[in-house]
Amino acid sequence: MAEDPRTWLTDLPVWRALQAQAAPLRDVHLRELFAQDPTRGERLTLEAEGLYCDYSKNRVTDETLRLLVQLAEAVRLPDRIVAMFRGDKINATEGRAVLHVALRAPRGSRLQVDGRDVVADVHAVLDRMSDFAERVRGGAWLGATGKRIRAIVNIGIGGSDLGPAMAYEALRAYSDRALTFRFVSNVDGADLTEAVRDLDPAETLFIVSSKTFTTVETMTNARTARAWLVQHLGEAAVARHFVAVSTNAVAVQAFGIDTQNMFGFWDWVGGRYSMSSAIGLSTMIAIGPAGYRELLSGLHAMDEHFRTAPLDQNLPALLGLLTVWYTSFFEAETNAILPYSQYLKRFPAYLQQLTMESNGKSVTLAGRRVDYPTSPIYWGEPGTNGQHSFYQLIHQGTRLIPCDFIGFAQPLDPLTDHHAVLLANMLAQAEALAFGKTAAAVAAEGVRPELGPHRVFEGNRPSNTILAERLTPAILGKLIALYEHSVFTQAAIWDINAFDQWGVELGKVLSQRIAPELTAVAEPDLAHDSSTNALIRRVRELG
Ligand code: G6Q
Repeated sequence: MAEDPRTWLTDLPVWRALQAQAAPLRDVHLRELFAQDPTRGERLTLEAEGLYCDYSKNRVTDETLRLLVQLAEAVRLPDRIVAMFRGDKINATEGRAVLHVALRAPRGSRLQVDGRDVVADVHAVLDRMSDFAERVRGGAWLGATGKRIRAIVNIGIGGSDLGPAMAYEALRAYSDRALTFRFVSNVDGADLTEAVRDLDPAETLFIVSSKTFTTVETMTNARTARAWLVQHLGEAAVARHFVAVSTNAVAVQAFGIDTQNMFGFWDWVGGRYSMSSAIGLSTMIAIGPAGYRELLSGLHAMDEHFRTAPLDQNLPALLGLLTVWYTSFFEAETNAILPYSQYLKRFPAYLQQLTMESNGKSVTLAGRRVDYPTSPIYWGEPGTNGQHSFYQLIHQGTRLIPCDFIGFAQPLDPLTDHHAVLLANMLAQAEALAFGKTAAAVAAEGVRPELGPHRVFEGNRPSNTILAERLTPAILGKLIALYEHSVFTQAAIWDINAFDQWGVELGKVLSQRIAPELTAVAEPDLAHDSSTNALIRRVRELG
């Protein structure tokens, strides 16, 4: 598939050098690294676009960092960045350009795809979205009975849900509190039922968000939502209560939504990279067009940082390289995302899709099976809740789990005394993970010797701490783009395509075969494996 098959990753001399580096470092404690260099905590930091990243609590030396940058050069990361920003069809298995960065390019800049200036197209849609969002927020867009819209329900799944749902929660403090937002994704009828049960149809606007407009879950939910509305307000009300976000105008029209009420995007926007396309319509209605443009400006600022900063000063590249370091050289299998902000409660879930759907691959761009691990498993919960749950394993379990702590110096709520406690916890956790508590310190506390081993914290658990002044739309944009480009960096090293998702397809196809077997009146002839056959029979019996 790739035009220029490159040297196999693990045969690169710099890879071997990293292996040689990693071996002795396994026995070096962060305590020693900090003792050797009292300036480490200030030196191993990087500030980019208002994000301060302390990466000093990583099990790296200056030489490791130098080699990681060399690795990025050896796999030609800079060329790959240029190719993405130029609109090359780097999503080779789908023959598509990958241009989420164009979604946040400033008005007037130019980027051609297949001879079309996509930035002009992007801004034309943004203008229509802004106009619509203002009308909903200002009460100029009314429901069919003349009532104002008070509730917005986004129906979508995967990339057409996680971004908007995460962004709404993250930016709730900036949202119009007179409006209620709900996000329906699961085909489980409970999701839609619970989302609309206390809503007045006359005040409800549905945004059906689907790039393809063929996704079974979304179409099923959208049809049911439409029936609910029609039942209460009649067929003619649909035009005032349904809008669509899609690339598929034909299917939107066939569903019964006027394409006047459709906001488009393009095949060069991947689902999990689409939250700054029209898929962000609910976000824009929530925080207003000006706030949304701030979000876009934050994304763009981090895009520009990634595109222009030298590799050793490039924050997304650094985060990506550190992830490669632990995944490939320390056999770390997971990466915890620990935001110390309740507003970021959906951020770990959002990142799960971004990272794992992108880099959960096992063949190279050229189609060869890799013999090295690719994406780690990303997971997490907001602090401090996680501390009273799974942090035990991070502190004293047998696995190495690199952590990203994310925090903000200023709160968005008025409870500043809470905020000091929150931040103290974040800093304390990173400190405890890195430095632990020695047997001598435990003994000095008078702990009985037989309890000593239980009370020792080995430490040497790595983490990054990402700190910003406060959570704003722009800062959220910067955080999102930071991880997007970290994923890009990882994919470049591992030589995989971060932009396809064939793994999602098989289950979709099989479910279409099983659905009629579950509901058939006559006993169906089942031709699955014996386990699936038996489960289908049991569901039929119990159903
Ligand atoms: C994302 C994936 C996937 C996609 C959903 C929804 O990168 O492609 O999560 O977003 O399957 O697809 P539609 O937007 O087409 O409904």
